[in-house]
Amino acid sequence: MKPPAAPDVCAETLAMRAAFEAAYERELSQSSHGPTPQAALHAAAIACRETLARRWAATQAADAQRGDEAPVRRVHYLSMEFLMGRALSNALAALKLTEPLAARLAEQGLALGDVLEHEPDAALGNGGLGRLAACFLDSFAELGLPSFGYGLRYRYGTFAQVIQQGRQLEQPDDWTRDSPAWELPRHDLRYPVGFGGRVEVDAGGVRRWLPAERIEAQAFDFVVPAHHSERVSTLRQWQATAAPIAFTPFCEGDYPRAARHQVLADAINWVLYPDDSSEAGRELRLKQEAFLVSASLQDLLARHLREFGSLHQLGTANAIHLNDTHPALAPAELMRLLLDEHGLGWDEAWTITRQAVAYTNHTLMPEALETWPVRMFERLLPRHLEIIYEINHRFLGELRGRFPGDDGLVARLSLIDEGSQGGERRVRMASLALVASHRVNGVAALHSALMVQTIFADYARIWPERFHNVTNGVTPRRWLQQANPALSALLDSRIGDGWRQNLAALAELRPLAANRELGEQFLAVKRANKERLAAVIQRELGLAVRVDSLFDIQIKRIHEYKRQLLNLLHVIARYQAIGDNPDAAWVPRTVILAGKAASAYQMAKSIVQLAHDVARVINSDPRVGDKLKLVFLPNYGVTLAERIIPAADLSEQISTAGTEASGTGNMKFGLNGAITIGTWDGANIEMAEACGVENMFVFGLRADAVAKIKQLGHDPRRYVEENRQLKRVIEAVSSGAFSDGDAARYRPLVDSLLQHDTYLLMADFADYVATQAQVDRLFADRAAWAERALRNIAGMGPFSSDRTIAEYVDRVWSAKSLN
Ligand code: T68
Repeated sequence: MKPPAAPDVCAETLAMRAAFEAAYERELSQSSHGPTPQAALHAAAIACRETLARRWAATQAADAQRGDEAPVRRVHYLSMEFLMGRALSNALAALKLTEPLAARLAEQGLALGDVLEHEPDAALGNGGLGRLAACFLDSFAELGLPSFGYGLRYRYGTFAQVIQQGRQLEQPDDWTRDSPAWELPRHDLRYPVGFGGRVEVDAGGVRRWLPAERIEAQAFDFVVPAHHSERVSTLRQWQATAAPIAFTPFCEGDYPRAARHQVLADAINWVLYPDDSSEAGRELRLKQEAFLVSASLQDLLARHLREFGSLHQLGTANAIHLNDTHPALAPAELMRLLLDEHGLGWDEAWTITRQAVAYTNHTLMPEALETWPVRMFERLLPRHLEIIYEINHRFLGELRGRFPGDDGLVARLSLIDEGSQGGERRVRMASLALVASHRVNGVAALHSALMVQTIFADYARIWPERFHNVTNGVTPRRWLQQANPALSALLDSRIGDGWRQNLAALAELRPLAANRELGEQFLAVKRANKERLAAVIQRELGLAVRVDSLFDIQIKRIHEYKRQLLNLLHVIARYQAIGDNPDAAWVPRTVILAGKAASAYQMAKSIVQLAHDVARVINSDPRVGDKLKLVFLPNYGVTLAERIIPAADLSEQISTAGTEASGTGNMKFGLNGAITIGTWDGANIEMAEACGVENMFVFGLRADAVAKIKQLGHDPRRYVEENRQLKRVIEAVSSGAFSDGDAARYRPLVDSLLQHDTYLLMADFADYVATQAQVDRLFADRAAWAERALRNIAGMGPFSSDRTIAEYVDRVWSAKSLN
C-alpha cells in the first residue's frame, strides 16, 4: 500500500498532458483515413496506454517485496470472468484527460461522446460474478492494494445476443477486431502448461508428470488506473500459443493436420464458458480452468522467488483468491508446483497452500456447484488427480479421527463423489476449495448465513472459524460518476465530491432529501437520462416510449430464479386490466428488460421469446396506447447497463427469497436514484436496512417461509385456482394468446409453473401485483417519489466496492491464522 512518491502534481500533470497530446497526434498521423472517430479512439487509447504503462512500472516498483521486511500481502485474484466493459472513458477520467481530449477533438470536428461510442465492450464475463471482479480491480487501484487480477484473454468473450423473430440467437462477439490497443503484451512472461500424459515414479519413489501436450501461456496486461492517486492495478490475461506448424504434414499438403495442435491450443481462448451441454465443451472448460490456474501460479512463484530467493514465506506474503470454484484447481496446482517442481515436502507445501488460499462462493444452488468426472481428470490432469486423492486421504483420515464411525459425514465431505446413485465418480471442486482455504466467504449477509446452514453445513460444523461474510459492492467511479454525469454534478453541488472516494459521504444527502428544490433537480436529471434511454430504444427497436411514464426495469442474466417470468406475468395482468377498463386513470409504464440466456438453457430462452411475444401484442394494441409498453433491449452488457440504470425509476430485484446470493445491479440502481421493488433476498436486505425499508417496496415470501413451503410440498395449482387474475394470465399464455394461437409454444413453461413452480412465482404473484399498485400510487406523487429516491441514494454509502475490498483485506487476506 505504499504509493509511488508524491510528484510535483502540477508539473507532472502538465508533462503528462503534453506526452498524451504528442502521442495522440503521432498515432493519429498514422491513420489512413484522417481523424475519423475510430482513428481518434485508437490514438487516444494508445496515448493513455503510455501513461498507464509508466504508472504500472512505478506501482510495481513501489509494491516490490523484500525478504528482509514484513511484506504487505499481495493479492492474486483468480477469476474466469472479468466483465470490464469499455475502458477509455474511465481512463480519461482517472488521468484527468477528459477535458483536454474533448477540446482537441472539437478542433478536429469530433465529439468525445461519438468517439467513446466506437469502443467495443470487453465482455469477458457472464454476469454479476464477472462484473464484481472488474469493480474489484478498480478498488484495488483506488485503495493502493498490491495485487494482480488473473484471467483468460477470450477472443470472443461470451456471445453477442441477436433477436430473430423473437428468439435469441448467439453469435461470436468479435470484440478484439476493432478494439483499441489497450493491452500491454508481455513477451517475456511465458509459462508452459501441460495436459494429459502419465505420471512416472522413479527408483527413489519421486513422481514425475510427463504431459502429452504442452501449451504456452503468454501474458497480456490490462491496466486499470486509480482516480485519486497514480496507482494502477493489473489484469493479467493469458493467451495460449502452440508450437509452430508440423512441417511434414505441411509439406505433404495436409494443412489441417499441420495446424491441428494450433487450433486446439487456440480454442482455449476462443469463448468464455463454452456450452457445457456437450462433452467437448465440458472438457474445454476444464482445460481453460487449468490453464488459467497454472499460468497464474507459475507467475506468482516466479515473482516471489525473484523477490525472496526462497519459497518459505510464500503463504504469508501472498493471498490467492478463488472467485467461485472455477479456479479451484489452484490448490492442487500449487501443491504440484511446490512438490514436483520445487522439491518441498508435503507438510510445508500444504501449510503454504492453506495460508495463501481463500474462496468466495457466489451461489447456493447445489446443482450449480462445479464437479468434474474423475475420468476426465485422469485423462487431462493425472498428476493433479493424484494430489487431490492425497489431500482427500489425509483430510478424511483427520475426519475419521474426530468423528469415529460417522461414515455418512465422511461420504458427504469427501472431495470425491463416489457416484453412489449410479452416477460416475466426480471431483467436487467446492470441497477442494473449502478444504484448502483458510477463509471462505459468502457475498451478502443472508447468503453467508444460508451457506453455512445449507450447502456447506457439514464443513461449517467442523470449521466454524473459516466462514465469513463480505457483502458485495460496486465502484462509484463507473456506476455513478461515469454512468450518470448529471446526477454526479448535482450531488457535487449539494454535498461536495468526496463521495467519489468515500461513498459513505452520500449520507450527507439524508437531511436534504425532503428539500423540494433538490427533488425537482433530481427529477430533471432523471428525465434527461430517460430521454437518452428513450432515444436508444427508438434507435434499436423503432419504438417510441413516453418519457414521463414510469421506467420499470429488470436487467440481468435470464434465469428462472431471478423470475423475469414473474415480471412478465404482472405485465400481462396489467395489460388485461387495461383492456377491461381502458379509461381508468392508469399510471403509464414502460417495462424494460434486458439479459442473455445461456445458450443451452432452454427455459431461459423460452422466457426471452415470451417477452418478445407479449411485447408484440401489447405494443401494437390501440386500446393500450401509452399506458403500457414492454421493451426488450438486445445484447445486454456493461455499456448498455450504463445507459439504462441512470434512467430507471423502478429497479426490479424479485428473485425467490434465498436464491440470489447478493445482486449488484440492485446497488447500481439504488445509487442512481431508482426505487427498488424487491424480495427479502441477497443484498436487498442490507439495502433496506441502510436506506430504510419504508423507502423500498418489499414483497413476497421470506427465505424461511420459502424453505417451509418446499418442505411441506408446494401446490402451485391452488394459487391459480384461488386467484382469478392469475388464472386468467396463465390461461392467456397457455392458450396461445401471445403466440398467434400456437398453444404448444409455452406448454413447457406453463407446465413447469403449474406442476413444480420451483421458484414460487405462483405463491408470490398476488403480493407482487398488489405492491406494484403501491408503486403506481407513489409515482403519481412526484415530490414524494423524489424524496424516497433521494433517501435511497443517501443510504448507498456501504455499497461501494472500496468498502468491500477493505473488508476482504481485514477479514480474509490479512488473516494469518490457519484455523
Ligand atoms: C452472481 N453469480 C450471483 N455467476 O448470482 C449474484 N458464471 O447474486 C452475485 O451478486 C454475483 O455473483 C456477485 O457475487 C454469477 O454471476 C455466474 O455468472 C456464473 C455462474 C456459473 C458459471 C459461470
